[in-house]
Amino acid sequence: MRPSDIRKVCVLGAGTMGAGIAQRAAQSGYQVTLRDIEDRFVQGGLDNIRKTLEEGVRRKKVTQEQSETILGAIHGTTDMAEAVEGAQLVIEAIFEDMDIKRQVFEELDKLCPPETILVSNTSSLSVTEMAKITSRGPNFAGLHYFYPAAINRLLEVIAGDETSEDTMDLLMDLGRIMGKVPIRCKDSPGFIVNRYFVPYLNEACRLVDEKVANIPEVEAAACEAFGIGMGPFALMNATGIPIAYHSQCSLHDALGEAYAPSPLLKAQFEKEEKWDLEGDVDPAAKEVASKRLLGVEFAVASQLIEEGVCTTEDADLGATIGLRWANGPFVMMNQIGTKEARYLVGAWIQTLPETARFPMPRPLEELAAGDANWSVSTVVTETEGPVAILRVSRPAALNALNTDVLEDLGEALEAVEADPSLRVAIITGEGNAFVAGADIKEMVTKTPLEARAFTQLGHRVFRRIEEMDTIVIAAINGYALGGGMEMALACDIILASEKARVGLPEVGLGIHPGFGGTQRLPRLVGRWKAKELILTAQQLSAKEAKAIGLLNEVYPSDMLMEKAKAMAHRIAGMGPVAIKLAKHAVNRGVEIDLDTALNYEVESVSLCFASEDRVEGLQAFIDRRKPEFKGR
Ligand code: DAK
Repeated sequence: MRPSDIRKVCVLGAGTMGAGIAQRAAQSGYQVTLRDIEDRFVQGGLDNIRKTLEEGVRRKKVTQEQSETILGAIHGTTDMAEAVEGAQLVIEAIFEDMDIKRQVFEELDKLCPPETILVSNTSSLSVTEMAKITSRGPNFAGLHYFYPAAINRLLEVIAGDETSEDTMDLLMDLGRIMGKVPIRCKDSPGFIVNRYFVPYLNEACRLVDEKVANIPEVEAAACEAFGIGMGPFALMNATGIPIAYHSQCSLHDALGEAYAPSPLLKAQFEKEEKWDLEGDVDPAAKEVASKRLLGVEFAVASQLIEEGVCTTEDADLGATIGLRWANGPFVMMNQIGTKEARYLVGAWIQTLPETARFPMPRPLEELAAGDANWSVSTVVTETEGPVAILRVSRPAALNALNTDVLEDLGEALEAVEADPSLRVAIITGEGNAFVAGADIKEMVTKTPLEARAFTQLGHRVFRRIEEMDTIVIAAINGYALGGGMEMALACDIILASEKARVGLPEVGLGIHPGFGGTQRLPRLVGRWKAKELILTAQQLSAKEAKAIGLLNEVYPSDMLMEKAKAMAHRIAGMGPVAIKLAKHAVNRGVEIDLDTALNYEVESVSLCFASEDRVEGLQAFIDRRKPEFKGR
């Protein structure tokens, strides 16, 4: 199944999470049924959605018309058969009770055709175990939404033991279409975020319980160490101490003594009182608290990698997108050095009772021994046969290009180029933006010499896009501003979603485009139009950009990646020698006079004739068969 095959989504459970998920799905253009066991629950869910949308209209986040369209797309019912009829995806969002879930999945398995994908929005139960209730292991997965589900952008996509890669890829794509930042993980206690976030809350309580620090000291330590505005106790007051306690108990049951709930957390849960946040802060106690919080964080994050639960990148996205931390645990470990991180983890393990201690996670041990860093790239590469998808992944900053991103992109392109099986690369952005420009926060302190080096780095990377043999397609999924648009201009083909906005807004910041915009744009749209766009800093919609020849094609946002992949596979099916020579011939030709360019073409096409691919391609036509190109 492809993302565009999904038209109707059924959400089971009209509580807070179910209603939020239904709203998000309807907002993304799907037909939705919201089902609960009693009419009053269904009406309650629909009322909540209506209220949220009214608030959205009041705050000008959605128009009245959009709000009505969203509500019109959601149909409430108590009838299970009616709810799932025609749905390609069913999302279960009922109580965290395995027995109730068992009944529901048994019923669903009978009612839904085998190709329907069933997912559970569980936060603590085993996806593998739930999948076993049904006869569709490969088409069963977990989708863990975070509160509030309609707004929070993080989505954990959980693979049970039998979940197929196709189902996982589909759900990752679907998450993106629904405006989420999806992170992929194995079925494991606490999945990604709760696995390291809940022990951080618990550690805060241990610190106070052991009188290492008082509550305000721990709050201050956490805010400073993790770059957040609200520490663990204030957060527990806001979201509920019972959730923290029960979640820690689940981790304890599944993972053992190192995850035992703090007696203070248990006592506070039983007292049913909020934490008192008042008190003085002693800097020395704050310092110790900070080290302990970092220690537990780094220990658990390293365990996630040791156990193969997720990638470092996805673990960090969980923190920056889901928890709004300034950085994720792996970037933090790299910043302070893995040797120091190992020391903090070791020191934290020593604070556990002797029977609860565990060995230093091996990946951290090895990195620290070699004084090496975790590999955490801001450009994530996936491959689909001969097609590579390079996703700029810094969604908390709308994928703005800082030095790290440019270097990571350079390395990702180099790796693609070095792999002869890859013929086409698609560059796109994680989250709502393609790339919202060069990183303004990094540029603000640059000296002229540093700015020069930064510009040259951008030039080198974008030039590589033009000069590499691999064909590069830009799939603009949102904002492509400044450096983002300049990156797209270096690509061979530019596709965009209807949501895309492109422009070169630099002059409004007192600078001018520095990653090739002043040079590539006039070559593309002519100097008058280029000057108009650069000097007015005007942003264009995708349709407007297409009208002036700035991009190749515009697609509905749920179709963009499918179309980009289809085009990439089509190109990858052509003669490999021919496509790379054709790319270079076009790129060179537009820079030089026609006679020289035609001479270039003579030499280039003669080279094609020296290839085995030419023999195969022409002969296959005569034999009326599909050519089998070898790329030589
Ligand atoms: N740089 C750094 N952070 C950015 C960013 C950028 N270009 N664009 C967005 N962000 C961050 C925001 O600061 C915010 O971070 P937090 O406050 O949450 O920490 C987060 O992304 C979300 O952004 P917003 O809250 O602003 O999101 P909205 O949806 O409200 O607005 C927007 C989206 C795209 C309209 C807005 O973010 C915006 O106007 N962004 C700036 C767009 C822009 O001006 N782009 C051009 C950048 S200048 C050179 C080399 C290169 C260049 C020039 C010279 N040499 C070294 C000389 C190229 C220059 C550029 O590209």
